[in-house]
Amino acid sequence: MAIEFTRWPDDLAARYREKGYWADLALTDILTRHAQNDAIALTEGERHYSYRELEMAATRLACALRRRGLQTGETALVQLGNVAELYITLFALLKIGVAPVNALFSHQRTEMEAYARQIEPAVVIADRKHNLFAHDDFLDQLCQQNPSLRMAVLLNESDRERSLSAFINEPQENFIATPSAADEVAFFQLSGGSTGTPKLIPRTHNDYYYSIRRSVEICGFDTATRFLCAIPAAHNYALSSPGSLGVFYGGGRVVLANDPSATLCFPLIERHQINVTALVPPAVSLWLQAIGEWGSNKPLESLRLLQVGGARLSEALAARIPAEIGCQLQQVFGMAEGLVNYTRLTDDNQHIFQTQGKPMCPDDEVWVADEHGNPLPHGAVGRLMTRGPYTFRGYYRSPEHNASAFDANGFYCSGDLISLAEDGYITVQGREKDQINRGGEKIAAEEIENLLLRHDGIVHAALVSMEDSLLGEKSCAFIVGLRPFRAVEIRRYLRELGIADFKLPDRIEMVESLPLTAVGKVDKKRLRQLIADKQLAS
Ligand code: AMP
Ligand code: DBH
Repeated sequence: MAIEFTRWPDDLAARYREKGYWADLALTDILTRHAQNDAIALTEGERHYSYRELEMAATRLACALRRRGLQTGETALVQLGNVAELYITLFALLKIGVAPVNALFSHQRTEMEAYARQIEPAVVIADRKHNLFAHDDFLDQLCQQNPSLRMAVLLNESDRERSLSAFINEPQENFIATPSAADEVAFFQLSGGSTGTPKLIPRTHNDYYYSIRRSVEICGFDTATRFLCAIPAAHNYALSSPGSLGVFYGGGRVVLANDPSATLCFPLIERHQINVTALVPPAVSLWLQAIGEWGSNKPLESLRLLQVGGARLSEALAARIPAEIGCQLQQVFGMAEGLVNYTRLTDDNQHIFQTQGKPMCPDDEVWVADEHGNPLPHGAVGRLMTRGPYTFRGYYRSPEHNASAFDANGFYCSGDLISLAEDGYITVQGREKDQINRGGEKIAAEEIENLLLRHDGIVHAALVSMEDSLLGEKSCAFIVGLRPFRAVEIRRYLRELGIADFKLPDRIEMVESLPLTAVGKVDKKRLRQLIADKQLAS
């Protein structure tokens, strides 16, 4: 049984095929096309995998999972960090037509439960090194809450019956891959979100594979590419823009790092002669600071291209990259929902420093809408509206939200405020969605507000962004309580509910009441101003 999702209309689907965007190949092709290649595909610490080894490991795991009864059309909840097993697991599941959600390693109980509720997974694949899975309590609870769940497979597990490493090492038998059809769901991508529960994005083989191939083309990835993946590897940016899957497609090498700190990454770059990496803006600031302190950019000599995306990059910071790091900058403005924009390698400095690039596909339709949904002229600031061969047509099982996130013609409204120049280049000007972008990590205000309101001492709560010199934005919770709360108490409460650390409010403000707009909604603009004034004063 195929997984349900909102399909592209037939006329567009036909057009995307005709133009060759949809190649009717499964994502498993990314590895099988290199199955005889003995070049190193992946390095994690002291572990190295050739393409041949990576492909064989994925096949062995696919066999092991199928042997235990996993079936095409089922789903998997996966949480692995920046480890080789993330890719082995992804390809293994794709080979047997099981669609995973790849949760981020920073995710905690609340996020994992929300994903499980939505996809009703048959299997959980996770890491004992994650606090949630260090003991069986959470696993047991997941099993109780999700009758669909039949199996847990764990990394760093001593019980061979459910050890991911043991599964990967089980001998292979005759295996014929049964990926889902190319125009069906391959896996679910995670939305940064703006709603109470984190939303899932069905991605098909056809649409995702196109976005990878086209990214590889634009960024010039090939067998000489040595890509350092130091941001969360499961994130859409790190996976597909062109990311690790782009590197694999092109036959280059991925080197994994656990975090983007300069102390970890600089030696890796030097040792592995890394020539391209992808960062979020705060990491760029820290790298520049580190270069300043070390008095040299020598460890980064091999670096040719630095991609920066996920959050707004200031022009000042952008200009420092070629000057101080000594490599080219590429801005990437993307979203797990689809549309990805790149500045091109041949662009002039003005475009590279001042814009967030242009859509990668000639058939990406992008226009700017005013608040009534009418098109605005070039240069005007308004809502980003888009559809195209790799932009989804609906969140998974979210009919109400989809009704407002898309217009009548299937254009997705990302919630970003942009201006579009005559030459097609986009500048991100702001945001309309109720989200905080904390240095590339997205926080849906409503999700945190709902959790705060579950506290019986809290009457009203509103989460807004406040400016931060390193992260761009941090979060501030305004709270109306039955009694005063200390910030540590609120944070402890949220941590105990279980949410990713980056979603914990950076600042808590107790107030008598929340300001309202004329129509009676919480006036977040006013709250943002209030906290800005306070920050200025302190
Ligand atoms: P997500 O929903 O988590 O995939 O995040 C996508 C969102 O991240 C976009 O809609 C933008 O709000 C933001 N974003 C991504 N890249 C950039 C960028 N280069 N500049 C500004 N905002 C960005
Ligand atoms: O922020 C993002 O989600 C993002 C940024 C750059 C993304 O999904 C991408 C490139 O593909």
